[in-house]
Amino acid sequence: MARHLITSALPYINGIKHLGNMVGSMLPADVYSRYLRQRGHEVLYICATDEHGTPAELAAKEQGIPVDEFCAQAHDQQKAIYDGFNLAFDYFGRSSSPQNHEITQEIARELKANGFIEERSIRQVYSNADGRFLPDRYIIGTCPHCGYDKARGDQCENCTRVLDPTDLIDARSAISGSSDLEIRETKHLFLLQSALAGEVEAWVDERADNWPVLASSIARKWLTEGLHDRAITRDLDWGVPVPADTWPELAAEGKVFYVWFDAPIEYIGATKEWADQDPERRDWRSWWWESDANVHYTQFMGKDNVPFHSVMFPATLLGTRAPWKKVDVIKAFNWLNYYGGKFSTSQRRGVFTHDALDILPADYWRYFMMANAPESDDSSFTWEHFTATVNKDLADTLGNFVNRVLSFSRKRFGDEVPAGAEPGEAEAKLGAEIARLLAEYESQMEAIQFRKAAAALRALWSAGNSYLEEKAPWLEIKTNPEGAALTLRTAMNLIHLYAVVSEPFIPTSAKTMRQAFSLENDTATWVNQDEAKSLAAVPAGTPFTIPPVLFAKLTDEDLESYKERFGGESA
Ligand code: B3M
Ligand code: ZN
Repeated sequence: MARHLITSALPYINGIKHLGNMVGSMLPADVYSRYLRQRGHEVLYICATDEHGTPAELAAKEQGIPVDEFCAQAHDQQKAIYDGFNLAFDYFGRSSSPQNHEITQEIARELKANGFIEERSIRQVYSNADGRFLPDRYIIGTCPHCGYDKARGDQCENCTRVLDPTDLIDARSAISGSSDLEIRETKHLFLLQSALAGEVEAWVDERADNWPVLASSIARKWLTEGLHDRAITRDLDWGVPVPADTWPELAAEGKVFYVWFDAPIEYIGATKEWADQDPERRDWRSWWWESDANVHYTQFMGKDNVPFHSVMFPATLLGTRAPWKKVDVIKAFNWLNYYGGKFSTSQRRGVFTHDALDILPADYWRYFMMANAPESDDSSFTWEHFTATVNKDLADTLGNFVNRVLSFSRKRFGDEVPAGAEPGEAEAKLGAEIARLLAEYESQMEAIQFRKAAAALRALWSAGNSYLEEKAPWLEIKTNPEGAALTLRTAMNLIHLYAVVSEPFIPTSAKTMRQAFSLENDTATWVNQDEAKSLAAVPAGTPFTIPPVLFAKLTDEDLESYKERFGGESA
């Protein structure tokens, strides 16, 4: 069995995420992790909040609290929501941890020793009133192209033109509003990516063919545009400080590493945070040291994050000349839109994770999002589509099957799985079909194709309904009670099989289904082909209970109320 290291892009600390964010990172990583665990692999699923950078600083300032306090609170708030979605991280860390500081500094020292980091002077805007250098986006002024008076130093939001802060008319600080700005010369560290370009290219060539196509195409496109040297430090208070033993002058000036330099290193940092909680038994280096060749590393992320993960982070690790484990497979996602327009945090457009849990349990969202994951293309969230999917797939096809079979059996045969009659032709045909669909489901999961995997899962659920319609135990019972018992027993075995194989998508409902049967030593361990064919894991005589309705059907009134609350209109 392989050891699987899995990470999802780190949610930025500032603000609660929307569903579009979750469907492209943490949720698919969780579904994949759960699947691999059930198949008996050793899995380590690591995530964390990405806490450094100016947006965190400014948000803290707005709330009038110190930035470390702001981050601690925001971390707990996000973690609670992810628990609500049943994201089974092995560890959910924080990029501001001492572990990340230590490893980020270690990596920077190694890069310097190998000649891949250099100090360079650049000219930057300094605000006398704020007593600090301002990043481009914190300088605002009037756009020289369209006259918009709140254009940012990096780009005008109104006409989308890319700007340089010196282009702005009446430039002022976004922090204090002061226009007492000047250009000052200042030193920063540059990562010499151009010197690593050839190596990175060879590295990408070696493995990107095995990646789902979205990630590999973005990586290749990025490489053809060329790898440029880039500044990896900033003038901020909040971040991983430049180590004083290596760059005393910059350290004295209070420079910290750029957030995109330390954020991916936090995948390693969070693994150490995890190990430090139980150092006797957990060995973080065994997951991150390439000499331990049997680790298979998969990353999940939205498409905008692919350049950082496919090119820049590998360049950083390659430049250390140390055997850091690098990613084996990158799985990327397109955008989930809201009624064809963008989900927007600033305009509060779309569905945010805490609101989603406020109206319905996590499984409804998990299933819908993965069954409609924006894999080959952007996909669009609408309440009409959501309610129709929940009703059809979850309430009718799965939930109703479970309830119908168990209720009818109890009414006719009591509280135990009924005995009687040997499996016949219909059961053999069903078993073969289930085994085939299960194999299809497994191969889609292994290819990390969630829409197709969800379609196979849905087909498994449907096969049970077809069997039930065909055998019609409610008629059979009148002429052939033994035969009806066989049908119900087989259907109950399907329920148990569904409980096991649906777990990655809908863990709570799956557990409820599994626990309907009082089986000894029952676990969610995966079903093999023979078990799928014979459908006999739950023997006659097994006591069972009828779980409460698994999925409530959503009504027209529900639909209207969601649209009213969240705004169900095109942008
Ligand atoms: N925090 C994603 C974002 O905020 C970014 C991912 C970091 S992954 C190392 O857009
Ligand atoms: Zn403009």
